[in-house]
This record gives sequence, structure tokens and C-alpha cells, in this order.
Amino acid sequence: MFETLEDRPVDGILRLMQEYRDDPREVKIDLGVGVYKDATGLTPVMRAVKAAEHQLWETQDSKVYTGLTGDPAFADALIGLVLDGAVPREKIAAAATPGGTGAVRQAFELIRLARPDARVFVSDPTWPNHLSILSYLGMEMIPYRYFDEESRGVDFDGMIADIRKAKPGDVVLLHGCCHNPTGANLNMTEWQAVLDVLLETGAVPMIDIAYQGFGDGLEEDAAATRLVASSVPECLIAASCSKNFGIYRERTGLLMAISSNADARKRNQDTLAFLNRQNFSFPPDHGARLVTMILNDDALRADWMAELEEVRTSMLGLRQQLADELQRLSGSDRFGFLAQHRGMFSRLGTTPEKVAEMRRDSGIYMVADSRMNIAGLNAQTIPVLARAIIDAGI
Ligand code: PLP
Ligand code: TYF
Repeated sequence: MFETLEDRPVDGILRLMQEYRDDPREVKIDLGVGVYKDATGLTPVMRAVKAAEHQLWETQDSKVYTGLTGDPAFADALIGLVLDGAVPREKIAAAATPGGTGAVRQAFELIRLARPDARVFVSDPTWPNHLSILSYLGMEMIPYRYFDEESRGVDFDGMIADIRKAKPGDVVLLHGCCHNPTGANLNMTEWQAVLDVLLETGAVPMIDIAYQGFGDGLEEDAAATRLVASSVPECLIAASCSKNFGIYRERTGLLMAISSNADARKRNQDTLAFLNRQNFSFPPDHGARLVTMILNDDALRADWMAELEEVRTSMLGLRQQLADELQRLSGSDRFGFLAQHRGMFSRLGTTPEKVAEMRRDSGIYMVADSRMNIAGLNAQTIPVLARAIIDAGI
């Protein structure tokens, strides 16, 4: 029967990972998949995660099922981290999911169940998995302008004009911080204007927050999510712990549904449980439990925050060094945007041909849309990348 299956395009980011591994050259630079790497190229297990795992190994006496929406203590802890009391807890339905991707998937399914004809407004560009999952679910998506190719910042006027076209029953998908793939973000004044449009149109915001703590700091990175979630009647938030806890493979995420009243919250909570049951029953627990232990223990939390802050500032340092080196080589400020961008990624803003040229000539692997993982750089490779960018005539 399976001969009827069609060929499926592989995810370009994951294909790039394999191509990098297969490249026999000694000097090569991996700026592909979005995982944090330290100066030696390793993605370490964070200290607080190790400590919590150790404690868990010693104290956990059962691995019996949790609940369909996971352990409520995890929901409480992550809601605290993301929203910090900005929204009353009794208005929030929540379900643990396999990673942030699982939260995104369940959010789309919740929207489709509620409104089969909902249109989802997505930034152009956005994380390719948003588009792929929406398309798989047969949901309509409407791109809104986001990246200004000239300044490499946000095309704010274009964005506002486009999301104004949303109607009640539509959803506007926003990146809470550290936009993937561009690295270009709204400031708080601009977020306020986006919120005004959401209130005017009656469209429901859905916020994907996968990099809290990677941009301007844990609180700063959540500020926009808190502003929006506390000001609209309904809002979906898909949060991932993959990056900020470094627990990628543990598949740890949470979907939050801010509901307009207690009845709606109950329906949302029951529907989230229903959706989890249809798709996988119980969500993974190991990563969620570690996150809960870390967030609820003063010492573990402080150590996690300190290490996350090192990760964040090291990426900021790399950004600045790259921007400085490019300024030196080009004699111009046209790469200053690299220091303004936030999070793991920056979109260089060049053609797939030039991306291929840098890969062929200098062993530099970035995604074809010219997205670079800044954490893939170090003091030795920054000059190599800067030289390649100038030699490619970018
Ligand atoms: N959303 C965005 C924008 C992402 O970049 C990612 C990937 O890191 C995710 C969600 C979810 O990742 P994960 O499923 O690994 O938690
Ligand atoms: O954009 C990235 O690189 C990360 C990791 O199917 C990722 O978000 C990439 C592809 C994918 C899932 C996660």
C-alpha cells in the first residue's frame, strides 16, 4: 500500500546539518541549525540541568503516567517564567507538549477545531515549520511583510498595513522575541502599535516564544508577550524550553491558551487534553520535570539564570565582533544591523547563489535564505566569515 506515498521535501535546515557533516574539509564553519554552541563548538548540558537530573535520579520513585496535559506544576512554573503574573492564572488553560513544535502544532489544531476557516497571518519570512504544519493541516495562511531587505530591520509600516487586514476569527502569529529566521525585532513602542491593531481588528494573537533569555534578557524578552497577553481577551502562547534550558532532545514545551472567562478556560483546558490524547496521549515528562525543579529551587534557578546570561552575552559579543570586523574590511557601517539583531540568528540578506558561493569557497554553511546561527562563530572563525562576505561582494 505504501507505494502511493509521495516524495517529501526534507527540511532545508536539517539537510544542511547532514551536508556539513559530510564535508571532508578541515576548515568549515557550521552556521546552520539553531542550537547554541560554546566557543569550542559544543552544546553543553547546562549545570542546573545536570544537577536537577542528579537529584531526580536519586529521588524519583515512579515513572507512572502524569496527566494528559502533563504535570500541573510544570505549567505553573513555565507560566510564571513567561508571564510573571501578567495574566491571572485562572484565565490560562495550558498543556505540556513535545517541544515548542508540539505547542505550535496543538495551537494550530485548537484554532482549526474552533474555526475551520480561520486564516493565520504569518511573518514573511517565518520559521519554515510554521508554514509546513499549517499547510499539512490544510489551514489558510496569509503572509505579512516583516523583513526590510534594505535596512535588514523590520518593515514596520508594511507589517502594520498587512495585519490590519485580519478580521475577527483570524489569527496573527508573532514571534515573542528573537525572530527566526531574521534576528530583526520590534521595539516596545512598535509592539504597542501591533497590539492596537489586534484590538482594532479583533484578530487573536498567537505568540511563539522559543528563545526567552537569548535576546535582551529573561524579563526583557518576555515583555512583549506579557503586554499582548494581558491586553487582549484571547491569546495563544507556544513556549519552548529547548534553547533556554539546552534540553533540545527532551522535547519540552507548553501551550498556553489565555481565555476570556472561566467557562472558556475550562473548554480550552478540556480541548487541549483531548488534542493531546488524539496525538500522543501523555506529553514527555523528563525535561518538564527538570525545568520545574530548576524554576522552583532558588539555588538551581540562580545558577541556570547565570549560565543563560553567559550564553546570551557571548552571542552578543560575537555579533559585535562580526559587525566590527565587517566595518573594518568594508570601510562602511552597512553591516551594523548584525549588532542590532537579537537571538541566535541574523539574516545576512543575500541571494542563495552567494550563500552557495561562500560554502564552496570558504566552507561556510548557512541556510539558503542567508540565515546565520551566530552561536556557530568564535574568535577564529569571525575573520574567515567576514572575509568571505566581502569577497562574495555582499
Ligand atoms: N518556534 C521557533 C520559532 C523555533 O525557532 C523553534 C526551534 O527552535 C521552535 C518553535 C520549537 O523548537 P522545539 O520544538 O525544539 O522546542
Ligand atoms: O530553526 C532552527 O534551526 C531551530 C531548530 O525541523 C529546528 O528552530 C530546525 C528544524 C526543525 C526543527 C527545529
